[in-house]
Amino acid sequence: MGNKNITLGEFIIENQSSFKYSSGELSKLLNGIRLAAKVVNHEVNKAGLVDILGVAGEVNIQGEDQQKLDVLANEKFIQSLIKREIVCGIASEEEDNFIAINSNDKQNRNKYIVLIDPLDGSSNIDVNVSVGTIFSIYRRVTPEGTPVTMEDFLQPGKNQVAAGYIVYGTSTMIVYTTGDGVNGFTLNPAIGTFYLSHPNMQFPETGKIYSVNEGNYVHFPQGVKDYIKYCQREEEDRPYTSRYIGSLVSDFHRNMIKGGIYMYPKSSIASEGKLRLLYECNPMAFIAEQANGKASDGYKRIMDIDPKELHQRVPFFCGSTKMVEKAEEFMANE
Ligand code: P6P
Repeated sequence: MGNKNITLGEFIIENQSSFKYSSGELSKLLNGIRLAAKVVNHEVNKAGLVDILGVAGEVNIQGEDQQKLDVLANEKFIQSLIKREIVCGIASEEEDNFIAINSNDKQNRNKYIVLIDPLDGSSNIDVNVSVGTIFSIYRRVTPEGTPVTMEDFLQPGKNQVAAGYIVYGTSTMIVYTTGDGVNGFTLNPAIGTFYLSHPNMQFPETGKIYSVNEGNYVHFPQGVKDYIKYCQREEEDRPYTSRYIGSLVSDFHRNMIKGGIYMYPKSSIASEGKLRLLYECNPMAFIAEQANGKASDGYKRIMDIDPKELHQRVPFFCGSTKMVEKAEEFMANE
């Protein structure tokens, strides 16, 4: 695992031998994400200056077209990945369809596809609340050198080779896994370098924090209502604390450090919940399981779900194993 003070770049090199596929390309891919994260972090951190710098659709003081930050983040991550010529396809929350890269180039021997939510929770930017980027990496399943197809993107989460998030919070962190545990790196903005700050991150087996938008309570299934009341009852180790930032990456990150459960259930107003399977739930589920946590749709493992479409939504229960199992108990007894 190396010492705590190593940089993300050194860590990637030090650990690429443990990655079961051709590691050089994955290292280049992760370095591409690292660079884009720094660029987006710079833009997110000055978002509060829009009155000076101009809002989306205006021309800012540098005479540049000011973009919505999620559009800008989407462009920066896509550009950074394409430039490195190691991905053959990209899907993004900001793009209706997937992007096939060098699809007519017989030399395109690239093996990896990336699915990304470039700026999750972007509505929080206007109120200076943390936001995040989420990414999910697979190997293509169609023949190398041919254009990627939807089949390459509609893989179950258990096929992921890597996943991670960037949280643009009080500090900016990259947290990711390549299937060999979860490690967190904190950006030193003074020198633009990420340092290993949270080696081998693990969800506590249980916790006392539950994260859900209780404004939707009346619309939840009875099992969810019963679990929320269970969290609030004064008995045993309860009542738990309710913490909901409205930014998945931030709620997940806090719960992984302190112990807790995040829920975005289905409801009478959102029949499949709100979160997207491919570029929100699957990557967060991979990280959760690699950190000894759990992720389900209330009934079955998120990473076993066979996707049907690129932007499909699923209900999401994720965090400390014992808390997710208890929530599933209530769902089963519904
Ligand atoms: P609501 C942000 O839009 C997001 O996708 C997650 O980051 C967050 O947890 C959730 O939606 C918040 O949704 O409906 O509670 O405002």
